[in-house]
Parts: sequence; C-alpha cells; structure tokens
Amino acid sequence: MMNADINSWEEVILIYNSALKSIETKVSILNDEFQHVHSYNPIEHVKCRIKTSNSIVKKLKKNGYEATIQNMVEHVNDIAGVRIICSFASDLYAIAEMLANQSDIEIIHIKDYIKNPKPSGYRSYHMLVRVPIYLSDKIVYAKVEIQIRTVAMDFWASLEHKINYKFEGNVPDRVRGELIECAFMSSELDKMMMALNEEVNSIAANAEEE
Ligand code: 0O2
Repeated sequence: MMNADINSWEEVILIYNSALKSIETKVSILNDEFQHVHSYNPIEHVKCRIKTSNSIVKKLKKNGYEATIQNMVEHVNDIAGVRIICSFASDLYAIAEMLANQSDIEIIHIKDYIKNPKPSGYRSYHMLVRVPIYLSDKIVYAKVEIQIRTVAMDFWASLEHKINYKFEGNVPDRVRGELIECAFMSSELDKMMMALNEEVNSIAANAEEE
C-alpha cells in the first residue's frame, strides 16, 4: 500500500508519528551500539517534530498546491522531521551511512549541504527516507526528513532561522554578510575540534599500547 491510502488528518498524524518513532528508535539503537563498541556517544541529542498544520498549508500554497491530504502526503517532504545533532562531522557521516544501510529504510534523496553549503552559509546533511509502518490490516509508507548536523552547524542554523523570522526574510545585507562569516567560522571550528579529537584519541591509543 502506498501513501495515497492515508486519507484523514488523524491518520496522517498517526502514521507520521509512527514513522518518527521508528527512526528515533533506530537512531537510539545505533547510539547505544556505538557506546558499546567505541565507548562513546556520537549523538549529542535528537529532536523529533511533526510539522504544524499551518506550516503544512503554508508550504503547499507556496508551491502552488491546494491544501488537501493527498497533496500534503505527496508534496510535503518534511511532515515528519528528525534532527540528529552530533559532536563531530565524521560521526555524522557514520550515522548517515548506518541508517542508509538498513534494509527497511528507502532513501528518496540526499542533500549534502556540508560538502555544498547553501549560499546563506547553511550546512547540514539531509536524508529524505521512506519507512514502512505496520498497521493492523495494511502496511503504509511514510516519508521522514532526517537532518544530521554538528552542534556548531545547529547553533548557526537556529540563530539564522531566528534572524530570518525577525526580518520576515528581508535580512539587511550587513547582517547577512556577518552570518556568512559566522558560517565560515563554525566550519573552521568543526574542523579544528575534529582534528583535536583525533589527536587525543591517537595519544590515548598509543598510551594503551605501551
Ligand atoms: P522549517 O521551518 O525548518 O520546517 P523540501 O522540504 O525538501 O521540500 P527544500 O527547500 O528543497 O524543500 O529542502 P531543503 O533545502 O532540504 O530544506 C529543508 C529544511 O532545511 C528547511 O525546512 C529548514 O529546516 C532547513 N534549511 C534549509 N535551508 C536553510 C537555511 O538557509 N537556513 C536554515 N536555518 N535552515 C535551512 P523549511 O520547511 O524551509 O523550514
């Protein structure tokens, strides 16, 4: 059964909430296993949210679609959103690969705004996936947008989001320029912290060998 079988608002919420739970559990298992094998948690925290009905309708209208359940399910990719915040960029790619390798996760597309940041300076790794939900009499599939980013990327994105909201999208050029500079600095910070962490790990590994 496909997405078109979802036909009431209550059912939409039920299905997308289940999809969120499914991804949240998968991420939590990976984090526990990482802790078991490597003795540390790559994930700082995970945030799950269902897009509000107002935001869904706004997005549909912006893209020229009528506000119907069918259009929502077909054209709004981020009704269910999971944000995974990691300490280091290397962990972020490891988590993304582990999720991608799970046979019941179908990847619809990947947008790597870390390798290719947006002109705004935005950096994050986006996976749009589809997961099966087993109901009493049928299987339905729901899309989940997974955003994976470092703490520094998340800090930048939440400030930029607030600034955009305050200026209703018309951010003054000077502020926009400063934001781009902050994005560059946060990227440099990520690189330095990752290098430092690798150095500390190799010192610790050498000490263990001796
Ligand atoms: P909100 O309020 O976070 O929900 P799609 O969702 O795939 O149909 P698009 O624009 O092609 O649409 O997807 P993209 O580029 O992958 O971005 C989706 C989400 O990423 C956005 O959702 C934001 O959460 C985040 N994002 C993308 N670009 C930026 C940016 O420049 N700054 C910040 N702070 N966040 C960004 P929404 O629905 O736009 O917003």
